[in-house]
Amino acid sequence: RVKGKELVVPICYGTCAYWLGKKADEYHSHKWTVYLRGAEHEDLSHCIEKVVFNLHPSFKEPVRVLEKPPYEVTETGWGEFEIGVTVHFASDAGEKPLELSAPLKLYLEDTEKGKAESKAAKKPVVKEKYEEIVFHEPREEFAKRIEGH
Ligand code: SLL
Repeated sequence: RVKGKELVVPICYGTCAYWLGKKADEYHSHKWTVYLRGAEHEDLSHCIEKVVFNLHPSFKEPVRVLEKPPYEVTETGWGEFEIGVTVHFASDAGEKPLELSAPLKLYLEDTEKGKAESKAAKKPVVKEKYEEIVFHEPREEFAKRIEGH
């Protein structure tokens, strides 16, 4: 490990949802995507082995494993819930998986008024977080590879 070194990898993750319109059925009223990517669209495949998205148990096969980019899942549904996002790093990093959580937002505000407004706006509802993954004293080979990309 490289003494005194910090390796910083900026990421963005979150959800983007839109209403499917009046004709959509009540259990599939919205289409949404949960994603994780490099903050400046950097390729994270050198750093990440896989990303596991844990959906609500009401979904078929709620555990979704993405082994290469884009790390994202698109679904249709009716309700908001907390999506677990587990980032597994490349094995040579020697790092534990990182547990993140992305709250799926379908509506701008969780009131009847807010719901009506979100539908009327005809704009996707985006809930994105920015995070810096910091590797303290990273392994040399891993750090070199990440910095090379
Ligand atoms: C709620 N805590 O009660 C939330 C749960 C679950 C949403 C929301 C399933 C869609 C499908 C779906 O949208 N679940 O069955 O394909 O509001």
